[in-house]
Amino acid sequence: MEGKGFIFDLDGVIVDTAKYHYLAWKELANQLGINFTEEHNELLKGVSRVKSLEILLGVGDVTLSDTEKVRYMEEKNTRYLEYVAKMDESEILPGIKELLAFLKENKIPFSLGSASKNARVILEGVNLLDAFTAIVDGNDVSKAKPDPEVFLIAAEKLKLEPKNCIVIEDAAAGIEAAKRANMKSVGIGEEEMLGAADVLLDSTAKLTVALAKELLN
Ligand code: B16
Ligand code: MG
Repeated sequence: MEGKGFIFDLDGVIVDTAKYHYLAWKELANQLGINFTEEHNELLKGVSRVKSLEILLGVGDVTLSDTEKVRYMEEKNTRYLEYVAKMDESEILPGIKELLAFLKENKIPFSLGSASKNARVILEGVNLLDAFTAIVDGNDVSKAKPDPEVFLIAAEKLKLEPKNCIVIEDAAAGIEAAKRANMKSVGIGEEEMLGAADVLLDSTAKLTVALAKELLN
């Protein structure tokens, strides 16, 4: 098992923050008179904040100046953080705590590899901030997924070769980023979206210690 490690996406893998992103974007959409649905929200998974706003504006065919975009993104983030502030350990997705405990016990390194600029505050809220060997988030990258940058920085921090890293992701952009980084990928979600993943699971509950051992061998 030596020389290998894991890189975890945050939203959709460690916790389900997509529901809070949706509520916060929805409030902004209402303000702008855009009919933003849960189906539209699927398009925002794994995508950066600025790209998310562009998708939302595209849905409503609304054009904003750069200054307005910055202001609306700040407003959305303030609302989002109000939801995040209420998070606790109970929001950690099934199987994750057990898997992280196994990795820790066996000294297998693992990093976060998230697009979110709020990753640290979320991890703190669910009491996992100190669990990770390394944290790479939206503040550390200049190129968003599907660019492999976030995962390559994580591999560097873990002192692992990319080919020895196993990425756990719920977004198509994340699976593509893992492929481009020459890493093994585990998709959490549906075949339709994540067909390119090396291993596909329909829930984090299937991310068992037994599977982790297989992936490490
Ligand atoms: P923030 P992940 C992503 O997190 C979310 O899936 C995506 O919906 C969000 O727009 C992005 O983070 C940026 O988040 O506004 O908090 O910086 O899945 O890469 O962990
Ligand atoms: Mg995600």
